[in-house]
Amino acid sequence: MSEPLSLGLDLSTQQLKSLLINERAVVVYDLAVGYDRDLPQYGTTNGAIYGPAAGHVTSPVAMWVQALDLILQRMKDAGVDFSRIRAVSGAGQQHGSVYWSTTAEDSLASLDPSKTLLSQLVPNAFSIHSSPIWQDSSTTRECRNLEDIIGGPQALADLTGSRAYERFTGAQIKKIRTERPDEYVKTARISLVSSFLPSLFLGSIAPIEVSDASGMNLMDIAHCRWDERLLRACGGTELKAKIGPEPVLGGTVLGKVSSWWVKRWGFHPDCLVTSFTGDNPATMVALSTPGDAVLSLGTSTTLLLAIPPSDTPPARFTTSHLLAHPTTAGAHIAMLCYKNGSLAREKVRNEYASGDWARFNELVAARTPGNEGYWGLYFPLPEIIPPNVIGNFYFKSEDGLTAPTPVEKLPDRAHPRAIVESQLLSIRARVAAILQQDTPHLRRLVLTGGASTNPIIRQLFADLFGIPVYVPEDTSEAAATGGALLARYAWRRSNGGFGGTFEEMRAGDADRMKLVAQPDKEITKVYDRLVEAYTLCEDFVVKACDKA
Ligand code: ADP
Ligand code: XUL
Repeated sequence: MSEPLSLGLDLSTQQLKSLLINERAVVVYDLAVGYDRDLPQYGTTNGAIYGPAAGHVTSPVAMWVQALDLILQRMKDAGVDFSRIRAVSGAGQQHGSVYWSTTAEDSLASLDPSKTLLSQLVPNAFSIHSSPIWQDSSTTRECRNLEDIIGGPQALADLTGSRAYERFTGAQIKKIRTERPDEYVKTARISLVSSFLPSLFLGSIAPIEVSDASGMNLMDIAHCRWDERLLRACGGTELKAKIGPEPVLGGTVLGKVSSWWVKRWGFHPDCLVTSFTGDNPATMVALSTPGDAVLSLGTSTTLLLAIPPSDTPPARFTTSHLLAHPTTAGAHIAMLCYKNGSLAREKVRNEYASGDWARFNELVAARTPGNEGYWGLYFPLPEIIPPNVIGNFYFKSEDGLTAPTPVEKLPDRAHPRAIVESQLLSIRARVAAILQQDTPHLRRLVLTGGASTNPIIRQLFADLFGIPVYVPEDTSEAAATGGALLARYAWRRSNGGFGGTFEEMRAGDADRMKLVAQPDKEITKVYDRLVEAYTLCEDFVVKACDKA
């Protein structure tokens, strides 16, 4: 009962998750606080506030603070002995930013154990109360301006790993500085979601982590250092101080928990606080071994591929992201990210499948690959890939394969299969381009996130990619697991028990992956031929949205 535990938190779009693992990396506790369900007073939909203006998407920072107060209570109620926790780490939804006031450091350093975090930090510790999150798409002007300053999209991708994206934190800061100069001046420090949480544990503002820093358009990815030109372009000369020290690797020991944690919850005074990373990099460290592609089917859909260290720097594309790897200096992660993932599928489920996943699956299974020539592309939110397309678009091709032509609507029963096929084919159409020469040959596809529990979705991915699909055996919470593993790594190194790298530690753990779907090679051949028809539909959508 006194076995040390490592805590991983994941502050994601729709909920805060908490996972405790033991020394063998087995999950001992798994708890969550859902924002809409548990904290309805903030009025969020799926964890976010949409508007007031088009494209604005934020989450209340107070809600995140209160979610942490609440999850600690839930952990206590579940019988967690906090003194067993030896290290804390975690993950945050990428790109979201938190704006600390000039009094924040003092408040963090002098928390009163008789009071909650919420009552002590809100409102005074924050200069801005609505944090822009990754779903925001309101910064197109700032993006184009940033690319112009640096020499175009490819030049910015070469420097930072990505061309300018609306949700990336640099453009978000640039917009706040222009539109809300008073609040910007009153901002002493800016955190990412992943550096905000460890700050609460430390009692002082934590540095930003390298992999998550790669989602800001502010870091020189070749050297993992802030780039002065980018900082100035986004936030003036004052941004250097607001952004804090140079980025650190994931799982770096930042200090010990502040006395508030010890006195209020009974944490061990030596409990380590380590740097958290982004939810996607955390998913990678939890799941990826060489030869794996990881597909996270959370609110967003992200495809992740590890690129090992090499003498030749990896290629930079303007159509995908390159992130610094969180634990291996010199390694990288290639990433595709779609905004319309789970929520778009949920919308189709609600409209055409009585709000029930079992019914949705029946409707998908009742039709054959290619959906009898019916195509549907669904972008309820402005998409990232292809950029800024919005709306639903339907097509029909007579032989199922070629020359799809736009149609007004689809038969009701065609929608569930249409959305899953078009979402999958979009990934399939792009994967070859981001597979690097030095990326290991793909052996298996590892699925995670809320929709990875769906058997039909698992089978479709196996068929489409022509490789077997695996899921982790003990949890679908990969990002929180990655966080807990970073904590465990820090703890094992600091107590003298282990001197190796994170990857060496993982190599000693059992591979707890379960095979859940084998490809049907005949169906894979059908999908090979459907990529082109999908691409034609997508080209039509891009042109239609450009004109609009
Ligand atoms: P995040 O970490 O981004 O908050 P999750 O990984 O928790 O998201 O995934 C939440 C999503 O999972 C929900 O929006 C829901 O649509 C989806 N989901 C849950 N169960 C299923 C299922 N059986 N089939 C398809 N999607 C599902
Ligand atoms: C990645 C992205 C999302 C968020 C939320 O670039 O925007 O995947 O990390 O999960």
